[in-house]
This record gives sequence, structure tokens and C-alpha cells, in this order.
Amino acid sequence: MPSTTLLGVQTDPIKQQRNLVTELPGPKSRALDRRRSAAVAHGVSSSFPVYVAEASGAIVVDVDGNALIDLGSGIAVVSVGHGAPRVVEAVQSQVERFSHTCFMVTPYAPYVEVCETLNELSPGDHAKRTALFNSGAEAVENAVKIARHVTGRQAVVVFDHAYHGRTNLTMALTAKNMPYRDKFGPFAPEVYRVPMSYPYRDPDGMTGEQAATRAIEQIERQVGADNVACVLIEPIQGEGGFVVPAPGFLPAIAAWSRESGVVFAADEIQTGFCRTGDWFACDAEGVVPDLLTTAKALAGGMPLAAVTGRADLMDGVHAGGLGGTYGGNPVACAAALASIETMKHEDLIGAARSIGAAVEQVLRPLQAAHPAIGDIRGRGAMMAMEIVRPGTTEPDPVATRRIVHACHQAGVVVLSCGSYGNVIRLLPPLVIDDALLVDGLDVLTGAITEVLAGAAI
Ligand code: PLZ
Repeated sequence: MPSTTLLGVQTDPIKQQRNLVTELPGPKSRALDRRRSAAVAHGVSSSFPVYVAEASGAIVVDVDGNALIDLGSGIAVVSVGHGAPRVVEAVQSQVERFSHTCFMVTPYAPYVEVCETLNELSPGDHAKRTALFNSGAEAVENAVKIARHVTGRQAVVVFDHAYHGRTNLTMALTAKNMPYRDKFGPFAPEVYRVPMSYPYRDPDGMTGEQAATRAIEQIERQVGADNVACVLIEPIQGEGGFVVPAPGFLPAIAAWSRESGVVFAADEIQTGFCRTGDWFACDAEGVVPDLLTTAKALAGGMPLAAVTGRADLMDGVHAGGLGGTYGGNPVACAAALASIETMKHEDLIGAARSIGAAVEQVLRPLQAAHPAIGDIRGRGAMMAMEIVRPGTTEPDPVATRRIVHACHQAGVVVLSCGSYGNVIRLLPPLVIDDALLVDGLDVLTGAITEVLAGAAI
């Protein structure tokens, strides 16, 4: 069906098909990139510098007219797809009514409705409260503020390979030096890092419970349980390499936290909102966090983040202690309500599970053919593979970069991640249609075959 732009022009909807009309990046993207170099700080970089003109569903169209398959969703943000109709409608109608008053000055209903919705969807049926912010890092900062305030303790425990943001406190919480932390110190104090459960790299046969004991012993020995305000963990790590802890790890850490008066905070900024085939990754093992941070897919592309948690903790902070000018912006809140409505209506939990099954069906045989694919892991529509030197577990970031580059050249947006830069991750919009997913995975298969056939000598 043709759609109408704001100017009243009839346009054809973007076809859900890959279509390349120039080399990538094309001439118009290259021209923009030259202007960018002269205008944009070089510290901000792009992994695939094709400049976007428009996007719909799982297709991104660049300024040269190339239609690319998006297997990254803007880092797990547009799970409902680009230009999801409900989100577009909600944003347009909210922006026409009012775009900002500041919730701390004169409040409005959409903020309250987002909080009600998050309290209902998040794990656990206890009394909850939510506060809204702008970015993931800001949500994490506020979770730590709340945990410290209500416990009267200072230490924050985080894990190897963790990623929590780029602000001063969240840089301290993030594990990887390059590019996130290098020479940006001094970092916030009272942050302690303990080993994560990383089945591919842990000693053979180490269970989740054993990995939890390893972490807990270190906390007790090096920090002291009584000093810990919160344990902060991504239930499946994102930037760190889609590390899925062994079963039993999260429940054991959560149980220890409860017994020790430590706030257990789950960072579901990347894993949240149907991505893993559940509303939240914690749901898979029935883990109920005291505090939960969300962002990214929450508002389908508008900047919005949240801390949701136990009412007694959240309400333990004095009035005026939490906030910010833009936090819970009404347009972002309208987008969030429409995104969540889309997730429910389109059964994106089911979609994430089917995507996961389809991806595994392609990746498993590939792994059998290529010993350089050391590990395939993930859950739902959050799948990844770790590229290593064949016959070892030694990371191969060079081959990883080549595979990603070959996908880009063929018009498929894929992202890498991992502490060692050797993980290729797939985060497609959950509304991607089967044919497009198959085409995207074909391109990935071709890229892997081309690069690893050369590397496996
Ligand atoms: N916590 C688990 O995944 C953001 C970062 C990309 P912000 N991940 C993408 C980059 O290189 O900056 C993230 C996350 C988890 C926190 C954050 C931070 O969210 O919205 O980027 O601040």
C-alpha cells in the first residue's frame, strides 16, 4: 500500500529486499563522509559509513539508493522494526500535542503509563516503582545511586567483560579498556570486578553454581559482603561478547545477594523487550532482580531509559533525589507505549524464538564445517559466534573484521563485539520476514566461507 509523507506526497513503501545499486559506501555516502571528517569529532566513529536516507522494517536505504538488510537494529534498539506504524503514529500525535514540559515541573500521563507498564512486565509480582531517564548509562548510574542510598553502602560489584556505558561511573563499571576507557580516567571509586561465568572459556565442566562460588568468594575476600551496595550484571552480556552464563549462575548470585542485604541489579538494556525470546533475559531462569535497568528497545528508536525496582528501594530516595530535564520525555514515552503494544500485538516474543531457531539452523552446520567458529551462543534473536584460530580458543579479531567487512560489502549490516573483538553478533529487528533473514544469513555464510577458507590453511 502506498503511504503518504507529511508533505502529502505518495511514496512506495520500502520493499523488504536487499538491493545494491552502487559499491558500498557509494559516492554520496563518501561525499558525506568527507564533510563529516571536517565537522564531526573523530572520537565518534561509525563501523559502516553508509549514510542512511530512510528505513523500514528490517531494511535501511542509504543516500545512494542501496537497500541494506539490518541485522543490528541500531544495537538492539528497533526491535519493532524501523518505522513501526504504531510508533510513528504515536510520536507524530504526541509531538503535535506537546513535546516537553519536564516531568519534574508539570507532569503528564504517558510517563505514568510507561512506569505502570514496566512495573507489570518486569520480573516478579512484588510492588514496584519506575523512574525514567534518557540513556542506558544514565539508568545504570541511577540504579547505583538508589542502591547506595538505601543500603548506606558504597561498593559496586561488576563482572569481567561487562559493558554498562561511557559516563564516568559507567566507564568504571565497564570492563574493556579500548575504546571505552583508555586515558579517560580517573574513574569512579568503589567498583570491584569479579569473574563472569563464560562457559566457552571457563575450565571444562564448570557449572553455573561453581562459577558463582568463584565470584562470591572473591567478593567476600576482597570487598566484604557488608560493604557491597549492589551487584550489577547483564544476564546475557552484550558488548562483552554475548556471553551466556552457565545455568544456575544468575540464580546463585541473586540468592547470595538477597542473603547478604546486597541489591541485585540486572542490566537488561541490551537483552530486554522480547530480544531473548522472553520479556527479559532474567525470565529464562525465573530470576527476580531488585532493580532492573532498561533502555534501547524500550522506545523503538526514541531515547528513553528506565530503572524499575522494588517499591521499598525505589521509594527509599528522598523527593527530588532522582530526575533530569529530559528524563521520560513525552514523545519518547508515547513511542515506548506504542513499541510495547506492538511487541504484544505482533507476538515478538514468539518471533524472537523463531529467529533464534532459524539462525541456529544456519550457524550450527557452518560451525561443523569451520573449526574457526569456536562457539555459537545466545538466546532468541540475540545470537553470536566467536571466531578463533582453528584448533585453539585463541581469538581471531582479524578474521572477524574481515567477515564483518565482507557482509557490509554485500549489503548486510552486522556488528562485532567481545572483549577480544572476535564475536559476530546478530540482532535483527524482530519483525524481519523469513526471506530477508534467509538472504542475510546466506550473505553471512558466503562471507564466512570466503574468509575462513583462506584463513584455515
Ligand atoms: N548497558 C548492557 O548494552 C549500550 C553501546 C555502544 P547507552 N550498548 C551499546 C557504544 O559503543 O557506545 C549499553 C548496554 C548495556 C548499558 C549500555 C549503555 O547504554 O544508551 O549507550 O548509554
